[in-house]
Amino acid sequence: MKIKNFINGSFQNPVANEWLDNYNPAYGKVYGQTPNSSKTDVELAFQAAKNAFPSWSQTSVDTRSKILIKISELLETHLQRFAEAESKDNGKPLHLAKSIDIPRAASNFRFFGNAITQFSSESHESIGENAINYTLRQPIGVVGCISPWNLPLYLFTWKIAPALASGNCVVAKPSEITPVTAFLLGEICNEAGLPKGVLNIVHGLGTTAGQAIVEHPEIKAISFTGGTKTGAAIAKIAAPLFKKLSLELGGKNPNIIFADCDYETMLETTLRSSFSNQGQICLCGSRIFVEASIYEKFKTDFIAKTQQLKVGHPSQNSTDIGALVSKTHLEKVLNYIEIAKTEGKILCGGNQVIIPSFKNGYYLEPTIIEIDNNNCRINQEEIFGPVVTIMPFETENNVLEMANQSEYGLSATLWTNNLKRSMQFTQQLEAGIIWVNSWMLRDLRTPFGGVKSSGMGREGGLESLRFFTKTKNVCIKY
Ligand code: TXE
Repeated sequence: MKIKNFINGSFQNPVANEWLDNYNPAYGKVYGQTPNSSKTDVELAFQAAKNAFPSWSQTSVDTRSKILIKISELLETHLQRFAEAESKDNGKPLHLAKSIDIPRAASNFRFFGNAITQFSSESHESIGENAINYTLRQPIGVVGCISPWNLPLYLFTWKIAPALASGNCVVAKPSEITPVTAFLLGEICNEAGLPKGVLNIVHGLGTTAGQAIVEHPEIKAISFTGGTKTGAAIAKIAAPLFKKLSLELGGKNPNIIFADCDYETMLETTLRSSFSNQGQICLCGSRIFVEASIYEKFKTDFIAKTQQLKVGHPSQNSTDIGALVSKTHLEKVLNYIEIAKTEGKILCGGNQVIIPSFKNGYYLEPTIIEIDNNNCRINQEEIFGPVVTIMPFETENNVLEMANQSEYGLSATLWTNNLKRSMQFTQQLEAGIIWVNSWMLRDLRTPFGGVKSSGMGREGGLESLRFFTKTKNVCIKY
């Protein structure tokens, strides 16, 4: 399957005709080719976006809204095709792509297609001065969107939809590891009537195509999701160019469980927050802290439930854990499991899985590691696989301190029915998103993003529309 860049409404080969192999993680084999685009391809995409901007930025909000909602409807119509492509490209179970990834991509377009019709700004009357101020929030121009491989279309569209809704034109680059659904999106956009050049999709490596977007002097805002180190590299280039930056980076999220929680709901949700998408979600609760009084019970029950999870080919309905996204990533996670053997005790899992008919696939058992020190490497570094640590805690202060003892601060989960404790913990936990008695319960109007090494800026709702617009205050004296 040879995918192409989507520039100025048409599919094009990379100018230098250089290509990257694209792997199917379930089989561990090459199944396609992806453009290894260069600066030249990014420039072509930028020119198309620049030429489309005057007209798109003057297109009525109602028309933009209709086109974005049409894109969401077409994604829903082609749900099966997109879900199969996503599962094949990423290794996630097909049922997960069908229930989460693609529906959420459709929701992203629908949400911002609607939100833009409600987006307004303020005016301020300067009493006694015979003056009135009003605020304009205008599209920036050509913006860059760069997304990762873990939730490919879900995160790609989470950036693109608000950028388009607010009247910008986009140069977007999906991860080279999972490019297919972004490629398929191009056809949908044409069918929905998105004018050519408004959205341009350039495929390729981060350090070439990605970097060309970041350093382009006329691409004035960058919305990025990916690794913390990459985020820092991007910021180094973008900051002196005074670009607007939204960085959604890594996480090492605490899952804090008190004895007074709704135990069964906590256990079922903790299974999901530990291993969903093979643990390749920046919001996974990979550090599990359990109140001492229920620690042994939880340990027994959690191991039993985890051992029932089925590692299998992503296409099978019975599969809970599909393939990890790449051989490199599998080896990275296996390396952390080796480290874990010196830092804790592996209670369950820890082994690569060889499935007879797919023996080259990237499969790994869901793994639980018992530790006694929050500061060990496997509790401080983002592993980003189906690997969690568990340890008991005695007091509220003790667990709050351990939870915050991390360079990251993306999300946190708290299980308790004690209202006072919930209020105190949510005030003091260093995170951008906190779930109490739930996980991954998402309302797209809410601000999304982290603190510390988990990044800066917020996406979601009006936060996204404000990120993708520039603010101007006009004061008129009369
Ligand atoms: O991210 P990368 P990946 C974290 C997690 C994971 C790590 C790597 O720790 O292990 O990131 O994941 C492009 N200039 N998260 O490989 O490498 C790259 O091509 C411009 C958390 O996905 O950062 C891809 O399109 N672009 C995250 C995108 O950046 C560059 C979810 C992400 O690549 C670039 C996923 C550069 N110098 C991973 N280098 C979350 N918070 O949701 C790479 N890219």
